Amino acid sequence: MQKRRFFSLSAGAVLVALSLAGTPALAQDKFKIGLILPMTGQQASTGRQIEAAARLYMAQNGDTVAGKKIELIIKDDAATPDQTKRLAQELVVNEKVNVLGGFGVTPAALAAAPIATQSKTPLVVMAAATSSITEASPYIVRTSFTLPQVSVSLADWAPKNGIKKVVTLVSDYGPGIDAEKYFKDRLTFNGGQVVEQLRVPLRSPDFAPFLQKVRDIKPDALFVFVPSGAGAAVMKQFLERGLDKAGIKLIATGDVTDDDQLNDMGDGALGVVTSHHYSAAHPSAMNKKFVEAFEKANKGMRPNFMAVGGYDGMRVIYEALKATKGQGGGDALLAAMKGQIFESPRGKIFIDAQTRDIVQDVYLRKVERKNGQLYNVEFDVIKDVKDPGKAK
Ligand code: VNL
Repeated sequence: MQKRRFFSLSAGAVLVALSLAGTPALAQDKFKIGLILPMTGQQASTGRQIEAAARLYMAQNGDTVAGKKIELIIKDDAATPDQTKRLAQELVVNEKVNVLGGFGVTPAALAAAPIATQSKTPLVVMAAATSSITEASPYIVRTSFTLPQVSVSLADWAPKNGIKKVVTLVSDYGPGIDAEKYFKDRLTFNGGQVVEQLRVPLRSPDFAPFLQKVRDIKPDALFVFVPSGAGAAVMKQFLERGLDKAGIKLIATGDVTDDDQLNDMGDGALGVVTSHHYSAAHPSAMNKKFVEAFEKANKGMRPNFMAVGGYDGMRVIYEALKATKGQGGGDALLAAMKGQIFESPRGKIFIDAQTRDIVQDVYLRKVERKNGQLYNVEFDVIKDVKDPGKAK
């Protein structure tokens, strides 16, 4: 009896002490993840997919890790690097986030890189995919992919399948330049030929004049990279200009037959061959569960490769927090992110400790109708592909 009374008194005392200590004590029990994403503007679908994936990961894995309450803060940079930089600064200085993440486009990731370095804050790139991004700061870890990584496999496949003469068409910035170069080098090595290289502006692109030019050249195939969200416009104009009827094949990185838009592209998309690291139709048990849960939580929205980058990025952060038992500062968290290896909805992935970049399987896929819906159906796999851009 006496003992019990003693305990209840001291519990009360602890409560008083806690409330006197106020917010600093509470702040220490928090772990803040600041995601900078394009929630508005031309790349808004990428922000929407990654936010949904991050929230799903938290719903499935809880919001308390190693004794810390996870707080997710989402900021909209509209894919504008000036805003990305300002928001990264705000998140680090005012919010005191433990980790930065997101980054829908390459210029945004590059704008935030110096802030990660100066503040020793790990920065998880969940979308942007220019090879060189990881070299912009030793605090950057990537869970998306790189354009060289997915482009070379298509350049291996093409000449074996009757495609020798190719025109390339890419968005005129980092990932497009990477796709153009690595596709061309590998195709040339394999005895094929890139006969023309076309670059379209990233902002409000008009593909029509470029596609007319391709029609006149009449190559075996047109190879395309445009960022997530722009693929449907390319597909529509490719068909409207009758390039398919002229006997020109469309081949692309999976950004073009994006799962976010594919189902609305119509039968004209059937048969298009692409290479990429993720398809919603990936036939693993884990992916089936992921797609089902994602669609259920988001009014039927199908997850695309951006969602998977966000989902796995959250996992990398959660596991780093667990490994450091909630005690880690930026450097310890970063060290715990390097070398992580696990099964993702896309297949097995690995964060290379040397490059901090992702090593993953790359798939060749063909658009097919399955259960009435259009999907990228995988028909071949190249295992454990490192970013060829790091081989220098
Ligand atoms: C980037 C690369 C953006 C691939 C993408 O979609 C994409 C980038 C917004 O690095 O900017 O599909």
